[in-house]
Amino acid sequence: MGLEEEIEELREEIAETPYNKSTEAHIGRLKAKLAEKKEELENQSSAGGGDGYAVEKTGDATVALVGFPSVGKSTLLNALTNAESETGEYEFTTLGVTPGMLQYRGANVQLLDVPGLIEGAAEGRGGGQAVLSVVRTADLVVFLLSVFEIQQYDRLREELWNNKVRLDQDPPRVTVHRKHKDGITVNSSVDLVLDEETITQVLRERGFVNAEVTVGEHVDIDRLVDGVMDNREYLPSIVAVNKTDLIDPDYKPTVDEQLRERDIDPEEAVFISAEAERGLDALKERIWEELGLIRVYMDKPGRGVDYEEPLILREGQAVGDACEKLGGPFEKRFRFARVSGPSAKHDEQQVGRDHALADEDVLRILTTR
Ligand SMILES: Nc1nc2c(ncn2[C@@H]2O[C@H](COP(=O)(O)OP(=O)(O)OP(=O)(O)O)[C@@H](O)[C@H]2O)c(=O)[nH]1
Ligand SMILES: [Mg+2]
Repeated sequence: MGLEEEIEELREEIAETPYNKSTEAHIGRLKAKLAEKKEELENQSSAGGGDGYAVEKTGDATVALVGFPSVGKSTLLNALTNAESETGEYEFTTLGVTPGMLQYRGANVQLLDVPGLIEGAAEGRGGGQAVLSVVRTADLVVFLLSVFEIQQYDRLREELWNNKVRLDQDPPRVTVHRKHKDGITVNSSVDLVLDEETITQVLRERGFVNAEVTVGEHVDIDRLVDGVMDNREYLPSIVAVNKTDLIDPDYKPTVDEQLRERDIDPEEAVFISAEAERGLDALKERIWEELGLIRVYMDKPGRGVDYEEPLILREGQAVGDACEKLGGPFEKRFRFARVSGPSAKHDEQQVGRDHALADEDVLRILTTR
């Protein structure tokens, strides 16, 4: 039996097995096995092909623009960035990944126009695998949907899921330490939903014989498998609905309903027209928020505060991270810093490396000679 058939059989068996306490461990084992087989298949099919879609990551963050053919990805990229991506009335106008740079609030955000996802892409058909792997390197996924084809969202998410991208969730709190003896032991800081037997089976299937697994949340089988496989990417996502110039206002409630059916709050989706360049400011704002970027204005001795080119960091990053990004003497000869603005208790507050910065702080770093 070939790998693809084995995978198909596992899928069927999982679908046909009712889920309850007595079958849980069995399903856990099947799902772990399925994950392993998919991995094997992938390694086989990627062995020969090169990665034609490798795109160098540059800028402060990278955003993958994902959508079916002809939804307007290239049109949007061209409207938001300096890139010139070919657009067309026919599908698959863009076949490679086209990068462009969006300048917003002093940050350089790399946008990747990821060509129309292809049926079965995650299984490696039509070079789809290589295309999808680009998404894994991004910091944010923007789903671009045509206002008339909201249902495409389901397929897009599914393809990304199959390509080991987990959207809008934190990594599972599961850690596994290999040991030399004593079999598999399960530690937990919460009341487990899964039986220990299920957890043990999943680990065995993954090839562990002696190991200590620590579970820090109420994982289900899928999240347990993800945690054990350890090669999933966890990314936030947003939805942009394009071609809104083509609808009458009375069609909007229909679109909202279709979004709600997919757990997308219509208030959270961004309605745009890439062609008429409408809604683009709102989209940039959402991208900025979701990336969690912050601007830090550096106060440079003798030159004053630079409001033109802020240092771009992430929410939660501290003075030490700023020093690291600046490099050189700031990193090596850091003495202390002075912060004014949202994160400071008062102007010119003296702080150390651990002080967490906020958007629009003004920062002066003092170094030793
Ligand atoms: N009316 C309208 N047409 C649009 C809009 N955005 C894109 N289009 C048109 O839709 C067609 C497809 O646009 P593209 O930007 O090439 O789409 P794409 O997603 O890059 O397509 P592929 O490269 O084939 O995957 C073109 O004819 C665009 O002019 C929009 O907001 N409104
Ligand atoms: Mg295109």
